[in-house]
Amino acid sequence: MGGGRERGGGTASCTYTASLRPQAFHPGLAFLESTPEFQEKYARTVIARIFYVLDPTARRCIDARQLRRSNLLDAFHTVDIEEDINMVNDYFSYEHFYVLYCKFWELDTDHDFLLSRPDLNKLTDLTHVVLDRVFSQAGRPFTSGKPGAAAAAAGGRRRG
Ligand SMILES: [Ca+2]
Repeated sequence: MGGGRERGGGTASCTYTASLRPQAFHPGLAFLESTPEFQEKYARTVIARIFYVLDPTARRCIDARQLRRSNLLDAFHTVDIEEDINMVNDYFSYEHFYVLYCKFWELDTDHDFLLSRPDLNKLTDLTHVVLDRVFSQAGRPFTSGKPGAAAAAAGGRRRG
Protein backbone atom coordinates (compact mmCIF):
# COMPACT_ATOMS: atom_id res chain seq x y z
CA MET A 1 0.00 0.00 0.00
CA GLY A 2 1.19 3.48 -0.62
CA GLY A 3 3.98 4.43 -2.85
CA GLY A 4 4.95 7.12 -5.19
CA ARG A 5 7.48 9.90 -4.92
CA GLU A 6 7.11 12.34 -2.07
CA ARG A 7 7.39 16.03 -2.82
CA GLY A 8 7.05 18.68 -0.11
CA GLY A 9 5.35 16.32 2.34
CA GLY A 10 2.83 15.16 -0.24
CA THR A 11 2.80 12.36 -2.70
CA ALA A 12 3.44 13.03 -6.37
CA SER A 13 1.89 9.83 -7.57
CA CYS A 14 0.08 7.16 -5.72
CA THR A 15 -0.38 3.52 -6.36
CA TYR A 16 -1.18 0.69 -4.07
CA THR A 17 -1.06 -3.00 -4.20
CA ALA A 18 -2.25 -5.53 -1.72
CA SER A 19 -2.32 -9.23 -1.45
CA LEU A 20 -5.74 -10.51 -2.41
CA ARG A 21 -4.97 -13.79 -0.66
CA PRO A 22 -5.80 -12.76 2.92
CA GLN A 23 -5.62 -16.33 4.20
CA ALA A 24 -1.89 -16.21 3.45
CA PHE A 25 -1.64 -13.07 5.56
CA HIS A 26 -3.14 -14.29 8.84
CA PRO A 27 -3.74 -17.78 10.30
CA GLY A 28 -7.13 -16.60 11.59
CA LEU A 29 -8.24 -16.35 7.95
CA ALA A 30 -7.17 -19.87 6.94
CA PHE A 31 -10.82 -20.85 6.54
CA LEU A 32 -10.96 -18.54 3.51
CA GLU A 33 -8.88 -21.07 1.59
CA SER A 34 -12.09 -23.03 0.97
CA THR A 35 -14.17 -19.95 0.08
CA PRO A 36 -12.26 -18.16 -2.67
CA GLU A 37 -15.29 -16.00 -3.49
CA PHE A 38 -14.84 -14.26 -0.14
CA GLN A 39 -11.05 -13.83 -0.28
CA GLU A 40 -11.11 -10.85 -2.60
CA LYS A 41 -14.27 -9.41 -1.03
CA TYR A 42 -12.64 -9.47 2.41
CA ALA A 43 -9.39 -7.98 1.10
CA ARG A 44 -11.20 -5.22 -0.79
CA THR A 45 -13.28 -4.40 2.28
CA VAL A 46 -10.17 -4.11 4.46
CA ILE A 47 -8.58 -1.82 1.87
CA ALA A 48 -11.76 0.28 1.67
CA ARG A 49 -11.91 0.57 5.46
CA ILE A 50 -8.28 1.71 5.58
CA PHE A 51 -8.80 4.28 2.85
CA TYR A 52 -12.03 5.51 4.41
CA VAL A 53 -10.14 6.42 7.57
CA LEU A 54 -6.75 7.47 6.19
CA ASP A 55 -7.88 9.19 2.99
CA PRO A 56 -10.76 11.45 4.07
CA THR A 57 -10.49 13.63 0.95
CA ALA A 58 -10.77 10.58 -1.34
CA ARG A 59 -7.49 11.20 -3.20
CA ARG A 60 -7.16 7.43 -3.50
CA CYS A 61 -3.72 7.44 -1.94
CA ILE A 62 -2.18 7.50 1.49
CA ASP A 63 0.94 9.54 2.09
CA ALA A 64 3.53 9.17 4.84
CA ARG A 65 2.02 11.98 6.90
CA GLN A 66 -1.43 10.38 6.93
CA LEU A 67 0.13 7.05 7.77
CA ARG A 68 2.08 8.48 10.73
CA ARG A 69 -1.03 10.23 12.10
CA SER A 70 -3.20 7.14 11.84
CA ASN A 71 -3.51 3.97 13.88
CA LEU A 72 -2.81 1.76 10.86
CA LEU A 73 0.71 0.75 11.90
CA ASP A 74 -0.61 -0.10 15.38
CA ALA A 75 -3.35 -2.17 13.73
CA PHE A 76 -0.72 -3.98 11.62
CA HIS A 77 1.22 -4.72 14.80
CA THR A 78 -1.91 -5.94 16.59
CA VAL A 79 -2.94 -8.18 13.72
CA ASP A 80 0.58 -9.66 13.68
CA ILE A 81 0.38 -10.74 17.34
CA GLU A 82 -3.35 -11.46 17.71
CA GLU A 83 -4.40 -14.97 16.73
CA ASP A 84 -8.10 -14.11 16.58
CA ILE A 85 -8.57 -11.76 13.62
CA ASN A 86 -11.95 -10.74 15.04
CA MET A 87 -10.25 -9.13 18.01
CA VAL A 88 -8.66 -6.58 15.67
CA ASN A 89 -11.55 -4.17 15.37
CA ASP A 90 -9.62 -1.61 13.35
CA TYR A 91 -9.86 -2.59 9.68
CA PHE A 92 -9.26 -6.37 9.90
CA SER A 93 -12.11 -8.07 11.78
CA TYR A 94 -13.69 -10.77 9.63
CA GLU A 95 -16.90 -10.46 11.64
CA HIS A 96 -17.07 -6.77 10.76
CA PHE A 97 -16.54 -7.64 7.10
CA TYR A 98 -19.28 -10.24 7.25
CA VAL A 99 -21.80 -7.81 8.77
CA LEU A 100 -20.95 -5.26 6.05
CA TYR A 101 -21.22 -7.92 3.35
CA CYS A 102 -24.59 -9.20 4.59
CA LYS A 103 -26.02 -5.68 4.80
CA PHE A 104 -24.68 -4.88 1.33
CA TRP A 105 -26.19 -8.07 -0.10
CA GLU A 106 -29.53 -7.30 1.56
CA LEU A 107 -29.63 -3.78 0.10
CA ASP A 108 -28.35 -4.76 -3.36
CA THR A 109 -31.49 -6.65 -4.31
CA ASP A 110 -30.59 -6.96 -8.01
CA HIS A 111 -27.11 -8.18 -6.99
CA ASP A 112 -25.28 -6.08 -9.54
CA PHE A 113 -22.76 -5.19 -6.81
CA LEU A 114 -23.81 -1.54 -7.00
CA LEU A 115 -25.90 0.43 -4.55
CA SER A 116 -28.38 2.64 -6.36
CA ARG A 117 -30.72 5.19 -4.86
CA PRO A 118 -33.64 2.72 -4.91
CA ASP A 119 -31.39 0.27 -3.05
CA LEU A 120 -30.68 2.83 -0.32
CA ASN A 121 -34.31 4.00 -0.17
CA LYS A 122 -34.91 0.83 1.82
CA LEU A 123 -32.98 2.34 4.71
CA THR A 124 -35.79 4.15 6.46
CA ASP A 125 -33.40 6.14 8.65
CA LEU A 126 -32.05 7.98 5.61
CA THR A 127 -34.04 11.05 4.61
CA HIS A 128 -34.33 12.31 1.04
CA VAL A 129 -31.99 15.15 2.02
CA VAL A 130 -29.34 12.65 3.09
CA LEU A 131 -29.79 10.57 -0.08
CA ASP A 132 -29.57 13.74 -2.21
CA ARG A 133 -26.28 14.55 -0.54
CA VAL A 134 -24.94 11.01 -0.96
CA PHE A 135 -25.89 10.84 -4.64
CA SER A 136 -24.54 14.31 -5.34
CA GLN A 137 -21.25 12.74 -4.21
CA ALA A 138 -20.70 15.65 -1.85
CA GLY A 139 -18.93 13.50 0.71
CA ARG A 140 -16.94 11.17 -1.49
CA PRO A 141 -16.98 10.57 -5.23
CA PHE A 142 -18.37 7.25 -6.40
CA THR A 143 -15.88 4.80 -7.82
CA SER A 144 -18.27 2.51 -9.64
CA GLY A 145 -17.91 4.24 -12.99
CA LYS A 146 -21.68 3.98 -13.41
CA PRO A 147 -23.70 7.20 -13.01
CA GLY A 148 -25.84 7.21 -9.89
CA ALA A 149 -24.44 4.03 -8.46
CA ALA A 150 -22.06 3.70 -5.59
CA ALA A 151 -20.01 0.55 -5.34
CA ALA A 152 -19.20 -0.97 -2.02
CA ALA A 153 -16.00 -2.84 -1.42
CA ALA A 154 -17.90 -5.60 0.32
CA GLY A 155 -19.73 -6.26 -2.90
CA GLY A 156 -16.60 -7.04 -4.79
CA ARG A 157 -15.86 -6.01 -8.31
CA ARG A 158 -18.55 -4.61 -10.50
CA ARG A 159 -19.51 -6.99 -13.24
CA GLY A 160 -18.90 -5.65 -16.70
CA1 LIG B 1 -27.90 -2.88 -7.01
